[in-house]
Amino acid sequence: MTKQNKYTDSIRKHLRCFLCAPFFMVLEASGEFILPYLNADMIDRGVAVGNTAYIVRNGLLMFVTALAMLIFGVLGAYFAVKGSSHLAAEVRAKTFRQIQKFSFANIDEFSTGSLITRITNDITQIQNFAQTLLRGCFRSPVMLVGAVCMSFLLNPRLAAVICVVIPILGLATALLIRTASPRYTQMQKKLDGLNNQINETITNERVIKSFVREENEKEKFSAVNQVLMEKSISALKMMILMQPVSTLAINVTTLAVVWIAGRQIMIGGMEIGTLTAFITYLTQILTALNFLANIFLQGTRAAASNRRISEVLETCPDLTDESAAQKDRQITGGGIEFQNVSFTYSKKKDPVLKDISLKIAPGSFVGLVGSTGSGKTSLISLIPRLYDVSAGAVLVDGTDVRELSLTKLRESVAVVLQKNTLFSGSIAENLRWGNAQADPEELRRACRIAHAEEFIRRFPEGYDTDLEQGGTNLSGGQRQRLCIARALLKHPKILILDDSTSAVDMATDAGIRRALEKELPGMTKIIIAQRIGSVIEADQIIVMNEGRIEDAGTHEELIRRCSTYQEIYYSQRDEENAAV
Ligand code: DCP
Ligand code: MG
Repeated sequence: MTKQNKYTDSIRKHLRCFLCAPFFMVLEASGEFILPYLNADMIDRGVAVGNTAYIVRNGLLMFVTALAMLIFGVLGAYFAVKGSSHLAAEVRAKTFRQIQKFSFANIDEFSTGSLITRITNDITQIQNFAQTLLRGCFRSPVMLVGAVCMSFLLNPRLAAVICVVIPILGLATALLIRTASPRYTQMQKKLDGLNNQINETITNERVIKSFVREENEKEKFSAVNQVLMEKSISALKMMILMQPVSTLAINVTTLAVVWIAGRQIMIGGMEIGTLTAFITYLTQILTALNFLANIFLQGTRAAASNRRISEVLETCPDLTDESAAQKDRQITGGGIEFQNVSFTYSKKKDPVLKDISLKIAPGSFVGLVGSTGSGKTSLISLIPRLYDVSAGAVLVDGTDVRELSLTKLRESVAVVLQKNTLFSGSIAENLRWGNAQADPEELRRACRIAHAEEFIRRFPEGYDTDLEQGGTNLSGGQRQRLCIARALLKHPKILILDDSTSAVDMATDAGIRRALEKELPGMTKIIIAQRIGSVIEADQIIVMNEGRIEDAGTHEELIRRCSTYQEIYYSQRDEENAAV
């Protein structure tokens, strides 16, 4: 994505707004320098000589001009708001679509908080700037040039004063902008930090409460909040300086003008009306300069935000199927092969999987055991390409997963992740994530296999029971069973359960496995379990240790020869016996 077409699409689409806004603003500005002229004329030729008809005529003209200015001003502002809002909405949508394409690794790189800031606050900065720009980009220069010309027309000697003020004010603005720019970038970064903190705290509110860590979180929050505040003050104080500096400039220049003009009027070289008009033009010149400076300052801020949005848009999703050679290939068997696979979460970290080679036959039942942190979740994440291997290859049905269409691959591989999530909505809606077209009978069948049917039926509203975000109004075991049912509705060729029955009692756990075997015999099943009992009947049990496969075989084989397996098995058996 190039920098240019990030905005050009929207601008082209809403060209009417982008042209009308400055057009009407320029029309409005033209009124600004007609008015003082009419006013001066009225004072000098009407008021000074008592010509009522002249006063009425000019008064009417001034009224009509003011009315036209009002209409043009409103129209200009309307188109500016409309254009900039459309622009922001479209860039936001584009950024959102891009984030959807991101791999886990991409998201980790930016952090969730930073992505939220970029898609909200940063785009709002662009929107504000676009609006200011649309309203002022022609209006201010037109006003500036117009007012300077008019003042020269009125009195060239007085106008010379202005030529002294403009460069001084310009220099001051340039200095302000240079100081403000890096401070804005810093401020946005601190906002990322704040959003990260908010994100983590709110998502994990339950854990925080159960460990009574509220005070701790509050302190962490105050710290990031304080830093953001300091950075904001440091950046925004530049904006604040702008106003008093230009007010001072207006006042000093007015004083100089009145002082020079006063002497001219006394010797009869100038009329009072001219002075009034001149001061009005002077105010206009400084207002226009002030507005231009504001455009520049906002532009500096928007430029910092623009860079941050570009970073997102220009990041190549590191996991795509754009160059996949066999996109049309359907997965029909469900065989899996790992060929010398190594994997690391980021280049800076040590590999978590080292030289894994493994074959899983279509339709087989594979158990995966190993101590915590041994790489089980990492291993199975490579099958639906949640991450890409660092070396070697993962093959499904004999084809490298990187050559398959991502959609087709993920449709055929259902994973119930260790950290599973349900969404707000009814149970049925959640289940239909697996298959939008599933009819009630299909939902019931999947729930029967996952042993979820019985508890759903006990809810007064059954499948229409509303879930809270994350499914927090269900028990852990109920949530796990719904997640299994949701995965089954995809009719996957490969089903991966990552510790998905840890919160389910042993009898139900065994029931689910039996149902899976009986109802879906052709489906490849990979079950990661802490309890050996959950995988004891598997065709193949893989024992992982520190990122390597220590051994693989049936329960009988492993109990004979694999020490790690024996250790886990006997310790669990002793525990069970002790519990009885
Ligand atoms: N790891 C990492 N970055 C991640 C996830 C994991 O660096 N985003 C590291 C932590 C572990 C190693 O990778 O040292 C293996 O983690 P796994 O999640 O694959 O381990 P398991 O699934 O085997 O552990 P558990 O049984 O606790 O689920
Ligand atoms: Mg795990």
